Amino acid sequence: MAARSALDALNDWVASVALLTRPAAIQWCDGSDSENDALIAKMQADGTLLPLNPDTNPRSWLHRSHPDDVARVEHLTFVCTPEQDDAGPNNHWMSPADGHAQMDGLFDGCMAGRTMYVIPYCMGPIDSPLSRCGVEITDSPYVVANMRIMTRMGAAALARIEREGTFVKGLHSTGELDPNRRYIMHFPEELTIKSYGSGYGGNALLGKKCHALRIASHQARKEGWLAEHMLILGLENPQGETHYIAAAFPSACGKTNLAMLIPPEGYRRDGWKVWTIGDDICWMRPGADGRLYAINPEAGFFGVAPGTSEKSNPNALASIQSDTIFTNVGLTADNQPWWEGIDNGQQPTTDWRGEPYDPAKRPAAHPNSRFTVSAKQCPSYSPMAEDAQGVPISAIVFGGRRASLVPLVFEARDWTHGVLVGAAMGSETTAAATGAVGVMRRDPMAMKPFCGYNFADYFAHWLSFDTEGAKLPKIFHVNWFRKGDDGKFLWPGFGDNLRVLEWMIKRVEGRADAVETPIGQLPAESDLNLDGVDLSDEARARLFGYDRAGWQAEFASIGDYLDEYGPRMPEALKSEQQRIVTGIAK
Ligand code: OXD
Ligand code: MN
Repeated sequence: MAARSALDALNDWVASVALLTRPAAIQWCDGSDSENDALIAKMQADGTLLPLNPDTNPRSWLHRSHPDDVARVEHLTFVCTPEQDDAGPNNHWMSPADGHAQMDGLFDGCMAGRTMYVIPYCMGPIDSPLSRCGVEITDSPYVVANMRIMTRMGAAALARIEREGTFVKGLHSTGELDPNRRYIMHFPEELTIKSYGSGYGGNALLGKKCHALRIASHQARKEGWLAEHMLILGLENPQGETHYIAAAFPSACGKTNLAMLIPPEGYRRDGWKVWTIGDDICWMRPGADGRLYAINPEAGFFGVAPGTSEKSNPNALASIQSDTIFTNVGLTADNQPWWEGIDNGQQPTTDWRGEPYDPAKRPAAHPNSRFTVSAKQCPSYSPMAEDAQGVPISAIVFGGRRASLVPLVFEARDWTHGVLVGAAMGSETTAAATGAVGVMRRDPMAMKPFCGYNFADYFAHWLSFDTEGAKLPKIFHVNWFRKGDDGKFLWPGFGDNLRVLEWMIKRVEGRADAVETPIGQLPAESDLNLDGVDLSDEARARLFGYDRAGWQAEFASIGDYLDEYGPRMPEALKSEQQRIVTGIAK
């Protein structure tokens, strides 16, 4: 009964969308190779995809987006709840009625002459109880090709929708790609997304940010789980034991690099290994044993290309040798993809807009240029990423891009403190979203652009996991981006971040020391394995130091931030902030 009605509901919705958008044809996507081949051929023929050098980059393509459509548009992204307060000060809001009216006006007749694609997809392993399904309707074949990489798309997802009787509805059109006619709207109560006027991944691949974070965070709150902007990795020690770590960093702050980390030489020799489960999104919920179990709802990586090199992320580079869609990168004379920081001895001749490369004019690759690739192509991809039950999380890490004040790592003393550490996260903005870059803003749990409801309620939801019998992960904060007086990074980062992860896991196992401070437990320099790392005195002082006056100012600002949410902000978080203010003042 439920099964039939789910398909009926889907058919009715597809028919009503077709009536509104008036496409020339409707294509139901099954996710097959032949369907993908036909779409690729069509996009090659009309110039949407340019084939790359088949010898160096087999079955790989370059897509150039409209130059005004290269990043997420937070100022045009809305959460439409009946009450404005339910969306919270952290979201732009419109009433559902106004939101639908606005979007339906834009969608009216917008697919005339185009094909409308219907994409059933599953976020997460197809047989996992933690997974959730959706259907995206789009007029963009580029979106179909990307969704095929990023989700479990097609027949199996449709069968699960039929079984479960529920799915998230996502309607997307590239429209005219006019920034003045561009909106990304979410209707959490209706499990519905409407996105118009952009072909950029974060705005158009609706399974990703729109479903797996904004709508899922709302579903998660109702159903008792967490939908987070986090990578998941497995850290295997020389004894063959693996601890899983989930880490939240804002966009373009190194989640992909950390998820695919290759340990420094000495660690590799000793048998340390990092396994990749996911690089962007983590869904987790308590298991029967009280631990949090996590899945990566995605099936691929939509990674930032600039800065990716053999040195920074060899696993990413190995992943994208074939069967990859590149968006807005530059090209070499022989049609190989190129970006700033690739460091492979090649030179670009064509920039991301298809013009002759001129460094005085613009970089070869857009700073937010991307690669889309199946996770299965990653050498460090963990077999556990396909596990239906998910992986047990030992540690949660929060981190931002902070040039000053924030030390390399500290540990929260308990769950409530950890939630405050996440809620207080600050970071400098990056090119992943339209707007100024390098501006410090509060980005709680790296979810500022992605939480589908009021942050005050979100923090209360996080706090609610601290129940009797819960075996919650330890919570840490890291800062890989601390700078010295000369403006250079003080910590080498990349593979050396493993030294910090090792300390965390030893803390989890009760095998490492730390120094108690009002902001949490910091390692002393001697608590970390720094063999072979060359750190200046300035670096050592700043990476492991506690700056009392600086933290006093920071906590005053955190207090102001919490107050912006008014009485909805959980008292527990406010008193936690007060506890630390008092500790700093002593
Ligand atoms: C992303 C983002 O693309 O966070 O993952 O912008
Ligand atoms: Mn992201």
